[in-house]
Amino acid sequence: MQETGIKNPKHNLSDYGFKNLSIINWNWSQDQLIDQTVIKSMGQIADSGALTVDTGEFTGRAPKDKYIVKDTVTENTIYWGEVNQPFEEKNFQPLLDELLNYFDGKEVYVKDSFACADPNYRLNVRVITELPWAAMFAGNMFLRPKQEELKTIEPDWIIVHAPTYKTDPKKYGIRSGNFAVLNFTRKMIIIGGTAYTGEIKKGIFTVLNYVLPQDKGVLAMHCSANIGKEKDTAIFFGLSGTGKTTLSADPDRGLIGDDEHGWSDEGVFNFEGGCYAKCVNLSEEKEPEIFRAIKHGSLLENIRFVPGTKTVNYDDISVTENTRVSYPLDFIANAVEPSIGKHPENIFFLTCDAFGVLPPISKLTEGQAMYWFLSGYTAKVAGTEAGITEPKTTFSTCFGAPFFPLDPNKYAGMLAEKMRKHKANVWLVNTGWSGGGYGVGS
Ligand code: OXD
Ligand code: MN
Repeated sequence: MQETGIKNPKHNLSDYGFKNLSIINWNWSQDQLIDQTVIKSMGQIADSGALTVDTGEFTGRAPKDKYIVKDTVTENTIYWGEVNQPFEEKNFQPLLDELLNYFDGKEVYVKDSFACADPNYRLNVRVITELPWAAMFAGNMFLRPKQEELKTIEPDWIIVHAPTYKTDPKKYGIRSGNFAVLNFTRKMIIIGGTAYTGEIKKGIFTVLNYVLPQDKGVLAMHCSANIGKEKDTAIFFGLSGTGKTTLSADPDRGLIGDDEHGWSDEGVFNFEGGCYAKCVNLSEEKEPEIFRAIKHGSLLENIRFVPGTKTVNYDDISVTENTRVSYPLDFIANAVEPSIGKHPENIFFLTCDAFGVLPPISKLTEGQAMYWFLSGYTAKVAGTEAGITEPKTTFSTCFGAPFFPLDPNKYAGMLAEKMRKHKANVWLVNTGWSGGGYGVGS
């Protein structure tokens, strides 16, 4: 077995049960991972300099194949149901063993990074994956330790990522051969059978959404955030595809983050170190900040080139409507560093109304705000989840039901208290259809 790269010398992957790995590549730089992806013919470089890959069978999250191990820690704390599905404790080690066996003789990439821009809440994450570009995704999306820190880093959570391995679902009473299983006791996420990178980021989001409200009194939110010249913070709640990333990359405001934030007694902080933007119909005119962030160091997923060129055709959605790009936050020109802001003055609920009934913008009272937050009326847009091919009306509590493992009332109660205390305005914005529903209005 050969090891390359930088690591904490105290750590060995055999500690997690890996046995006969051929090569372990520890904490390669983003450039090394890009080169390796191209060398292994897993990706190509677009003329913008960005790396492009195909994620294969899965081009969106598979929420129905996400599970949480039910044990003494989670039994009475998780809000079990359709979203938070239990996985039997006794099955966890056998499934992990299958993955570990699968890795026998393979080359792996390890990426150490962390979540939470506020150091008080920092969570160290170690991703162990068979794909160089999945390690690169982790490097784009989580916060990047300094070279020196890599020699001492202690991971809090481990993700074992085997996208090409499928299990026999019958053995574990699960729906399908692909899976993402979270184990809060072992602090481990195991992902198999899907290479859709969003599973990695949403796995850690789910972890933080469990830990921060319960243990640290921090409200975890599926929202973007930015900051004005007067240092006023605005946050934008919404399901994927309702405008969080677009509205947060406002040329007149500083970007804090596009998707996952915490609201503590000190203010708002980003969980992530990068953005994960949708690319469908992207143009420099409409979204200049995002368009210009697509360069060397960005990772494009499931796009197609203009035939005969290496120029991306963002209108080509022949693979999926959920074409994506991940890039580090500082690829957006006016991103603030660290990604932290004061208590929000304005809170926007972005709702994609597929019926075209809601007015473009409404100001909500506190009671109305709570009603909307808990009901979460919006639409899923095509592609982000497997099987969704056109806007589908949904009630996604907290504007992100698939990622919130606790009782929604916990998050709603914390939001109400913070809104009241900091006198935030709440606005409901219809970023869906007006003047008629999907297919009729605009
Ligand atoms: C995302 C999502 O991709 O919310 O961020 O699905
Ligand atoms: Mn999201």
